[in-house]
Amino acid sequence: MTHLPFAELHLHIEGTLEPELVMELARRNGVALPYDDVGELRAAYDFTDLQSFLDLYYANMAVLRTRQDFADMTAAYLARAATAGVRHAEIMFDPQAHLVRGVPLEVAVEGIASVLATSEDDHGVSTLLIAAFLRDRPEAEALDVLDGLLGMGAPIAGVGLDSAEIGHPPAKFARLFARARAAGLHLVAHAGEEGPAAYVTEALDVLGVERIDHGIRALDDDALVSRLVAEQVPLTVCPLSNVALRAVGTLAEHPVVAMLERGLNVSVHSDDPAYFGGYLDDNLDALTTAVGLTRAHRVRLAENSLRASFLPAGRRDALL
Ligand code: ES4
Ligand code: ZN
Repeated sequence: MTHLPFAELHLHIEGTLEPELVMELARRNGVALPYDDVGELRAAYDFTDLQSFLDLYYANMAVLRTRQDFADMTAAYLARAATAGVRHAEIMFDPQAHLVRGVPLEVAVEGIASVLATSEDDHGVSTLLIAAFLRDRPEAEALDVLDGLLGMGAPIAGVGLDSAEIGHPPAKFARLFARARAAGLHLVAHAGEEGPAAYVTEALDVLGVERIDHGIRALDDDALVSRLVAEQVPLTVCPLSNVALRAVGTLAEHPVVAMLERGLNVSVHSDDPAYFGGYLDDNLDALTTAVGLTRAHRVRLAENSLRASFLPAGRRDALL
């Protein structure tokens, strides 16, 4: 089957760690896990909200110790993404989640970046790397990590904001985003996933982000929806993630098609595909069954994803 060319804009590389690879890396590195086999690990993928997912997501990262581990995880993702029709990917990673475990910045950055460097030749997928900061940790720590990344010349194109949203409003990171902007980096932030519509407004007005990751709670505020339509703010929506974390009841109730039809600049992405039931193509296929996603909707989603990307105009227009 041929695919439309898509840009994957909302993907956490640590969220692509499939259970089989978790078990393999645990064996390779002698890391003890509380599961005897892949089946037992899979049984733990039963989430009730964002925090219940984050607990397992951070726990499984214990198996990532060496550059090779990060490289193997990244290579496995790119091979799978290529089969999903992804031709460009802007990939987030969580440097603090590794630093707090004693894994140096260089190990994570160099392991991931070494594979991204040849992704276009190896898989036909161009890539950019985004450093995401953990909003449930102090801004001072994030500022130190950003300085570390800039100091080592890490090949990052932008910064993002993720992890537990409620109680950690975007404004907590005003200085971080100002520093990233001054360094010439692109700016994105998760907002309106579990948190309120007001966090979407704050991410735009206080942080100055260019895209909102998720943003579905913006639908609670009609004035905000009108603004997002008028300004064509990209929203990177992740349907299988929203259902897995119970931000939306069922896929049949997912608002993504209604959002498209209201003129919002939405695109569909996979967030943490190893945890939420699939990759970009799996999200699109599930929507086709659940909400009657049409070929015209798919074309619009593909175009929106490329337009919302940070690709230089040359490759973007070649893919459009
Ligand atoms: C995440 Cl689904 C989601 N939300 C917030 N932060 C995250 N980090 C990884 N996946
Ligand atoms: Zn996310």
